[in-house]
Amino acid sequence: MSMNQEIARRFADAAAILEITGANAFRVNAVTKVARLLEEMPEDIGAIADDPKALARIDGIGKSSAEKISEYAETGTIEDFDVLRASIPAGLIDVLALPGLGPKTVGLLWKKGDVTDVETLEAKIDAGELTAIPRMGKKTLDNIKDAIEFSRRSAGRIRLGDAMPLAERLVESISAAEGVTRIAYAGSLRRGRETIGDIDILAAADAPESATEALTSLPDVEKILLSGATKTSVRLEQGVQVDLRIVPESIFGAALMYFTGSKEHNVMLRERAIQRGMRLNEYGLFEDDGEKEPPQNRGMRPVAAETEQAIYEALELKPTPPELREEIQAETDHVAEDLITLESVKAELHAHTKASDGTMTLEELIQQARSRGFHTLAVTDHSKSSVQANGLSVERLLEHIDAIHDANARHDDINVLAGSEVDILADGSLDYPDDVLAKLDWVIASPHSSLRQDPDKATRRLLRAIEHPLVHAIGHPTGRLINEREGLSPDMARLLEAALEHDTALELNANPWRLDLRDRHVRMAQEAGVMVTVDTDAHGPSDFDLLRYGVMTARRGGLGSALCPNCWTEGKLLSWIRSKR
Ligand code: DGT
Ligand code: CA
Ligand code: CA
Ligand code: ZN
Repeated sequence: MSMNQEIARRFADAAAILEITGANAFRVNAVTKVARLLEEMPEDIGAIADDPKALARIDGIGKSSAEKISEYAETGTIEDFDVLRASIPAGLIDVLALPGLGPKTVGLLWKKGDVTDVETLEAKIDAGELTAIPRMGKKTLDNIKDAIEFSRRSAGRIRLGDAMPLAERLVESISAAEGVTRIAYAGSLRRGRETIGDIDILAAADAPESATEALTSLPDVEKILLSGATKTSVRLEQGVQVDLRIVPESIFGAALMYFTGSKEHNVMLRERAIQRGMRLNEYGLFEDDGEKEPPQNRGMRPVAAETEQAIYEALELKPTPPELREEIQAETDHVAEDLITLESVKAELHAHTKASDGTMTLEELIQQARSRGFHTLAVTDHSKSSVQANGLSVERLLEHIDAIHDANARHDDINVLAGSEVDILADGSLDYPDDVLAKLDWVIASPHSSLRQDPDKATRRLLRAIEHPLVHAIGHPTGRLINEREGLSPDMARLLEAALEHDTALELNANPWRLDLRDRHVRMAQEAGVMVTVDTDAHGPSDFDLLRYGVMTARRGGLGSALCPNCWTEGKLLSWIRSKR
């Protein structure tokens, strides 16, 4: 967050608290105005923050606000606002955060109903104690109760793999509406974050009503939160909010860029525009003529607006892939030229059959891999200690290896490798003896148990597996499950160092529950020159479709195909694999 936004947030919070306490409207308005001013101001307030006189010369900032801004720049806090915050029960801030509850209502609930936090609010609604308060009819109270339940259910962000199919279904329904000419999902979903706060959809439409109607009439819609000409918000029964924005087609690119974010990326682009004498907002990139009034309100024609690409070019930037729009820096020089794509993946190196806990026969698995155009497939069923996953005893494994080699001989258009996903036991030893591992073409070693180990032990455990000469890759190295299980927290820098030395890859497991390695670990690997395999860990045929989540995460980490064995040619891949035998 820039200094402008940080301070704007402080002023906006203060305005809300003032309103809760029932301060007079002039005072509330004055503070709100400063917040808005700071939010929209193109110049960096930090540059003059130590000079209250210069601050007070800005239109709309009075003497006392100027002092507060200086105080924040100097100390990181604003004492008056801290005092203000302490004047209301701390729990009221959570009440204010409930969807649909504004400061006026919160003030009323507190003063007339003795509500001090979400818990007392809920208890009092249940006990029927709030009905006597003005404007608190049964319907309003039911809505509040509803909001409490929703915020509880959706406190966690939803997984990328749950949000994406949902968003694609919505996009398809809305695109069928009359007059819709362009449509896309934006926000964190387009950037491929592992979890999604809400789903943002952007449409260009001649007749906004039919697009809006296409969303609000869907059976999944549990509640319409807001319905306007250009913005509609609904809550789905899947526990996620959807924001639909409708814009003219001529500015679709500018709006898509803005609503894709991230906020930090937007700030960086806006600053770059300012440096070039231009102004950038969700309506387009405009020449800056020094007028205060936003250019789009004065009928100015944008320099660029229709496509994202045109805007990046006008800012003298290479277009930044959405997955890389997280960082403050958008200078794309550091984006790998060979950033991986879904199409560049030519091998699946982690897949299960009925021999352990998969649902496919060996032949079905091979057909899936062939249908995706892969040149190589490694069959990697579980090892003996994974009892719950029907892991293979040494005897069963040896039979399985023969069966896989036979199958490979039957198919001359794909290399089918006899592999194993062998457990890394708690002490770092592997679940099969070396002479058995040596019979396998390909070995992934994965942690499946003892996932609450302390970081030191976890590091030593994984190091042992990385250093093992017969191991090609470490499967889902931390064992985390998104929103469910933290997993191991090894010293990633040390693992990468060892992986580089021993020519071992770390896996990015594409299953959207895992996405392990995480995006930031992939970035560390790319920077360290360590190989990262991207595999689906398929247990059934449709799991091959999960590859996209792995690829998005890999791109967020800047992974280039030179370090991703799944993207290599058959010759290069097999020669690395054989080098470990
Ligand atoms: P989420 O939904 O929490 O997973 O994350 P986002 O990135 O989807 O955020 P969201 O839904 O609040 O807003 C979508 C995009 O809209 C965001 O990535 C950037 C843009 N945006 C929203 N509010 C602001 C803002 O106050 N300032 C700027 N510069 N951009 C904003
Ligand atoms: Ca969002
Ligand atoms: Ca949103
Ligand atoms: Zn596994």
